[in-house]
Amino acid sequence: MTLVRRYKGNPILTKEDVPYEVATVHNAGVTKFGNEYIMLFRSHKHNGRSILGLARSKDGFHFTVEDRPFMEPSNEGEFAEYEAYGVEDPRITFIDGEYLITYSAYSKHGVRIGLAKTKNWETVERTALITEADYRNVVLFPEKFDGLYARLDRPHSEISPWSVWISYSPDLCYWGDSKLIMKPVTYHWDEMKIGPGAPPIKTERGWLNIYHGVFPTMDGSVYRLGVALHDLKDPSKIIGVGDDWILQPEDPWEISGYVHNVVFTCGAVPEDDGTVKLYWGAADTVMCAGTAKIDDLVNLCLNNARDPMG
Ligand code: BMA
Repeated sequence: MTLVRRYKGNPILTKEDVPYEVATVHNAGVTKFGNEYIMLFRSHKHNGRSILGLARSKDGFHFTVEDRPFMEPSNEGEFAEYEAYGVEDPRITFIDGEYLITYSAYSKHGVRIGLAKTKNWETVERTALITEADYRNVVLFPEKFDGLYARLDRPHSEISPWSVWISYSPDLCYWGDSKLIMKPVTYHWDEMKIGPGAPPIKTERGWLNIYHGVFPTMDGSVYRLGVALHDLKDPSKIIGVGDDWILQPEDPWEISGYVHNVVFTCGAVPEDDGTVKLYWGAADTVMCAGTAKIDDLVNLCLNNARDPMG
């Protein structure tokens, strides 16, 4: 069954739409701001390092890019030290009247996660580096649990490779109570790596987590998207993980590009009519969009589930 319907006008954003020189447009966080959609997208510069650009839209499909990048590697203090190789893969969560942006900060010390805030999408303030090295794909929940912020993230170590963890924080700076909650499954489409994708979406039946999974082939890795459902009150409890993927590389711009066979999400926007607009970077080169019924995605988690722990 086709759960995600691709937008007919894909790709919705490419490097040709960007008024400054970039090699790619991909892995964007997307949110609503008043009557606009905001897309914060990653671009490789011609030196191979990444920056974040901003685009605005009235309908969620036709985006206009701002004249200047929104975030480039910082040249101040600690952030300069840890962002020297670029800023990547932003996720946006609206909570307590502010938009929080989690992004990967690359440097000679590895990859870690930075947190930045904006209220107006004109100015942005970096507040903290919230992980040590070898973490990617941090998504924040848009609500607190027993007074604590919560995040899903993806540390990597040999003994627990590329799995999803949860952590909590009283202040968005110090994080703890960490727990492993979901692992890749052997000889399954997500057998090599999994990682949080879009920030979780609240539904009546649980928090919908749209994640990415990676399968190794003789022709390199294939990145696909899947869904998991977390308990509304205790998001460390996974109610179900859909056994089937919901999206795989199929269109020509998903199959070939800067990195072939990749669909990778950093953002999805739930709408009042029960649908979700899903955004993905295709082949690390262009941005695409599609729509799905939230109920269909939740049903997949509940009716055709795999074991969260593999
Ligand atoms: C991951 C990240 C993503 C990228 C994906 C496919 O490890 O680097 O930013 O989209 O690989 O290349």
